[in-house]
Amino acid sequence: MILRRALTLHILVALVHGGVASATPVFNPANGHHYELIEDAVQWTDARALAEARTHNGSPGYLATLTSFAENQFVIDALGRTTPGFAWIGGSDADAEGAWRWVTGPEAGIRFSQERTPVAPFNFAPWGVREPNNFGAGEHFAGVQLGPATFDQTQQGQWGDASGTLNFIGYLVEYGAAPVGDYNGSGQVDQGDLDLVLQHWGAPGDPLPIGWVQYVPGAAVEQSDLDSVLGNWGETAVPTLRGATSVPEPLAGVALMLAWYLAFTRSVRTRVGSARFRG
Ligand SMILES: [Ca+2]
Ligand SMILES: [Ca+2]
Ligand SMILES: [Ca+2]
Repeated sequence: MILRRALTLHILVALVHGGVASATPVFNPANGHHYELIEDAVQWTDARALAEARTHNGSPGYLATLTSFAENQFVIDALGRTTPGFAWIGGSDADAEGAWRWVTGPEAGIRFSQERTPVAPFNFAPWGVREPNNFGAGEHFAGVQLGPATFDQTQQGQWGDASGTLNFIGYLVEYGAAPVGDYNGSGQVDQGDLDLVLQHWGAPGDPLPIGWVQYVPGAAVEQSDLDSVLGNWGETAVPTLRGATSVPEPLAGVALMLAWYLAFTRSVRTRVGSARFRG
């Protein structure tokens, strides 16, 4: 009985903490991702955990990573509010003051801003005029201003930094439906991705379109990337079409031979120890 009561309480807490979600996650056809605003006034660390506990169409959520003007604007257009206020996103400079990185989602670990200056590869960080100001005892977490008016000198769509103990109006969750291996961002793993992997073989992964690429930052384009393309051949970012995962038979044969050839030549190069072939 005690256990049952405890369980009921647990479920109630979970329900309360679920917050108020936007009606349904909105779909961004430009990248195949879904977004939703959870109006639950929580601290950033809790928001991060709650976002990662959510799923949509089988895709795990994460605090949104707004890596381009287009993505930021889509969120404002789709989830903007009638009153000003900030929602948490996945940016933080908690590890090193002023070095702002995405710490959630596929872009986790990639720096996007130094102080208030956007840096490559995204070159996008629309801070409010006074932000990030690391106010008071320090502010290490980013939020986007969703309201129409200027709030704390930050306009709609602009970002501010805030303390981890501050409760924002809620948090923005992103669900990335892009399958691993969709390196050119077409929404499907196919010939275009295979071509990209072969063109960049051995080179640093960074020239590939980041945001879609699920590689370890700084790593070379290599066997694991080829495996992703072959393993997810035919996978598409559009959830209703997901499941078409099998590799067409003739292609599978060619692809496997190619994979074997590349692995073989690489092992030869490794054995020869010629550093000039390495990326
Ligand atoms: Ca994103
Ligand atoms: Ca800071
Ligand atoms: Ca601030």
